[in-house]
Amino acid sequence: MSNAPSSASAPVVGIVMGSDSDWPVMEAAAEALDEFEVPYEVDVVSAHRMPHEMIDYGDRAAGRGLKAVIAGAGGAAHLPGMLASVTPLPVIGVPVPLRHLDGMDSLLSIVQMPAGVPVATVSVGGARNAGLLAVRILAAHDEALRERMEGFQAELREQAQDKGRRLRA
Ligand code: RP5
Repeated sequence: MSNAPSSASAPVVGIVMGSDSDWPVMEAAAEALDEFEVPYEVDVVSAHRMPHEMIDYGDRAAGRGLKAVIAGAGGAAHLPGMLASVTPLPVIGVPVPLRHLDGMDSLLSIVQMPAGVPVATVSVGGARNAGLLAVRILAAHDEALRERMEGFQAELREQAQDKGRRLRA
């Protein structure tokens, strides 16, 4: 993948996906992390085509210093759930829409986890929110990052208020 982590610091978020064909969707997660200068890594870790590597990634993620994993996949999208089954880290699942079924297959594959193995599932194609959720998870223990998130939320509020003002004018 062409993007490198935005900073030279060690990655604290892992962005993984089942195939490089998921990247056009998953890129938005990386962009959100870039906006907050959160260092991340990106890789393809297919649950079905490279299951042993996938388990190894989940096994080692916390020990390597990652604090959260964003996992995207399409179709029979088992990657986020399988990673959540082996890592204690929070896993954010991104249902990637494919040509058929409009991503409903991906969504249901990711969201219907058994009790005890949570995956924080975002909307179909919602990789930007996955990135922002990872920022919020990190911000819970990082005051500077929390303040940046509050600034971001204030901007969202102003943008929405502007829209109302324009309509009322
Ligand atoms: C899934 O199969 C991947 O996450 C991707 O969404 C889908 C298609 O993969 P490719 O055939 O494009 O490699 O496992």
